[in-house]
Amino acid sequence: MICITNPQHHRHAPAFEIFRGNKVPCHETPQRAENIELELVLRGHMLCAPHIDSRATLEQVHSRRYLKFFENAWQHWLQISPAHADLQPFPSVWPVRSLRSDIEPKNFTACLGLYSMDNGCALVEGSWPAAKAAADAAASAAALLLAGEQAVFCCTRPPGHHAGADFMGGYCFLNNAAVAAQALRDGGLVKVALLDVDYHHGNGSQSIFYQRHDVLFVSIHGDPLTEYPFYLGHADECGAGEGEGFNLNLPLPAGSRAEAWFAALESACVRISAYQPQALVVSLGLDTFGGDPISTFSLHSNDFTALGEQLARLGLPVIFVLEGGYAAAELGINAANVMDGYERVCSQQAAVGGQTSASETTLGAR
Ligand code: SP5
Ligand code: ZN
Repeated sequence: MICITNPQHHRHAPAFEIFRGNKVPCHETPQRAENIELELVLRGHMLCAPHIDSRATLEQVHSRRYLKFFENAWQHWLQISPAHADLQPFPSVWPVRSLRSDIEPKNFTACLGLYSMDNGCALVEGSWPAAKAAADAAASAAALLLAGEQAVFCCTRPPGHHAGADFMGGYCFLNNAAVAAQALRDGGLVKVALLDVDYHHGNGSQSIFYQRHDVLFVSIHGDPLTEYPFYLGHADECGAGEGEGFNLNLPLPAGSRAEAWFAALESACVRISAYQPQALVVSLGLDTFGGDPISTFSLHSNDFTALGEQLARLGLPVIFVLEGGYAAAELGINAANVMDGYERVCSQQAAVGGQTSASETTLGAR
């Protein structure tokens, strides 16, 4: 499978995040992507760099003022004091209910709160170039799919699915999966499905597409009553306006095991098939793994092979976009298992004489 790496990702390497009032080492580390790239190469997959500038697509999924803020954030932080070069800014004030978010304050920390859902996005000098290159990878994957590629994996970090149109959060700055889906739409596909299998609900992706019927959003995740991001991801969120009926949340109780998870995956696949999309974007969080340090599901490494196999049975071209997954040592194996499971079923399908491949029946027939 073609795997698009992010040559800038290592520039986003915050020293710490805040957990229960303490500075703790970041879970979302450069080592994650390095381990995945290593395993993919070992298994014979082809790595390549992004070749598409995502700017135009980013402006369709994020607000101009948010992009402008994030792109210039480090420079503004340094303007307050040169001593800030060695410090990580965090928000400390937020425009919650009854406060105004239409006026952008001139104070940097006030802006950071305006454009943040939590204090979960440690920001460093290289955060923008790293996040922008990850979005470029997603846009590049869309271009490859539109050119007839069956499946592409994006080794995107920082991740993206918690980032909404005008806010960052949960280690996410730019919504890479939304960029992939939007780029497929702009490239001429009429219907795209976005399946989010990260342990945490993809609140940013849901909110970006909530009023739209051209991108179906389906998510399997820990119940937000007890699990991050807490304030979105309930089963009664079905879409609004033109998007009504095009959002499906499948929350599972914390501690759920593989059997319950795969039953939810089956429901997700039934809904996706009924939608008859021309392509699928998968927000591939690997934090459903039993060994994940911040999550509570208990998938095993071979379950990720089964996930790839099940997704291949949808018969759709797929862009896999890496999201979370913090058991860094096993991350490469788990990611590569998804790819190998997907490819094995695809080649079995191709071997069944005379059957047209998914890319021929969907993209190629346009
Ligand atoms: C992309 C992604 O997976 N983002 C996840 C962000 C989660 N941030 C809040 C984590 C709180 C976890 N608390 C777990 C305590 C375990 N000791
Ligand atoms: Zn997650």
